[in-house]
Amino acid sequence: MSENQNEPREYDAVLGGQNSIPINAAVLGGLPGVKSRLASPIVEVRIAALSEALKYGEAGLDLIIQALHDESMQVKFAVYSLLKDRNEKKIRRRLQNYLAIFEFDVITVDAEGKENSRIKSFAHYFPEDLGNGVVLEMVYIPGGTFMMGSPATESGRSETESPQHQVTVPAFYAGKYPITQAQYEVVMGNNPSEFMGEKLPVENVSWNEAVEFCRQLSEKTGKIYRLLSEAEWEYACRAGTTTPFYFGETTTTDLVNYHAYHPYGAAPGGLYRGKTMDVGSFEPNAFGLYDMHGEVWEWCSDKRHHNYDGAPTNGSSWESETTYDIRVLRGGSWNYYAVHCRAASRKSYSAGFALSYSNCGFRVAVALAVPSSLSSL
Ligand SMILES: [Ca+2]
Repeated sequence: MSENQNEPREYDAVLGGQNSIPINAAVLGGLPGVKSRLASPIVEVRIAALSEALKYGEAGLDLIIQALHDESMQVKFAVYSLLKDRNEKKIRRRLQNYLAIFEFDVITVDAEGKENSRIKSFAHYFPEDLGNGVVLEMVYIPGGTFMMGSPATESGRSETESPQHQVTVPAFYAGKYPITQAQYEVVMGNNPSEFMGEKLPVENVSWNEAVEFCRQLSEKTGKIYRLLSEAEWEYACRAGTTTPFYFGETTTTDLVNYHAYHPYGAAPGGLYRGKTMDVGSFEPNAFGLYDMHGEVWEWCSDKRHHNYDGAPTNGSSWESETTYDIRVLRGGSWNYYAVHCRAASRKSYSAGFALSYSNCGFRVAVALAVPSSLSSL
């Protein structure tokens, strides 16, 4: 979502003046012109028409609100951007009914880990009711292309993070947090964690148990829940950033639950908590995902590979070319050094290993039927 979607001229920029649509635009002005452009098959044209509609008072506003029914998430987001600061009851209600949104701050830090920027952002999510008052929030992750792995210049990196390679990830939904103990218990009927608390992430789960959780959750909801692939995980963690952490060149214990005696880069040491924390205790990334760095390692679906030679480039899980059932974990945990909590950091364990170190949990993904036009959102 670019800032300039509020500018009517984006429409010209997107089409580069080479398309026949601008001629139509010139011919058909006023509200009828806006209506006709809102019916265009081209997402960018519909988005540009939304900003134009703002000029036409109540009638234009009605058109904008109607666009909340648009099949494209990108168009819905554009509607949200246009209306999010308006307080009329009618608008608030319609926004909430048609596009569930949560707002949050996205922060970055300087080389010493001090906050140097903070902006408001928002993301779309849907709540999955698990029963007993327990809800799982699934956040929309727009599709995109990114460089997976770490550059050779990144301090503390491992060869397993090589070679850096381009991966295109289709849109999907990811859990806002790692699976909590309340969520695990309501689905599985047990809780293997060492640190006890409803809002704490579940830990001491093997890959096999995490996959069984997904199977039972799918049965319960009728949707196909699964673990994230490694590519999806790293893409979702980076959220458009290329630095070791989504906060920037480093992080601190004000932002991530990790082993504070071993900070990264020029960051100071801090408070070592020695345990897991309630999920969502720290600031999320630009996609609205919490606790990707630190807290608990998160099982991914992929088998372990020594490095990325031959890795898939379409965001799918890498299942081939190894016979051992060893699966990947990402993101580091409360008792690991900051270097292991980097976006590119990888670790693996045997799938059946019932872990007893209280530092391995997981996050779930679900792919919903979304129009292919969203894949480039
Ligand atoms: Ca994590």
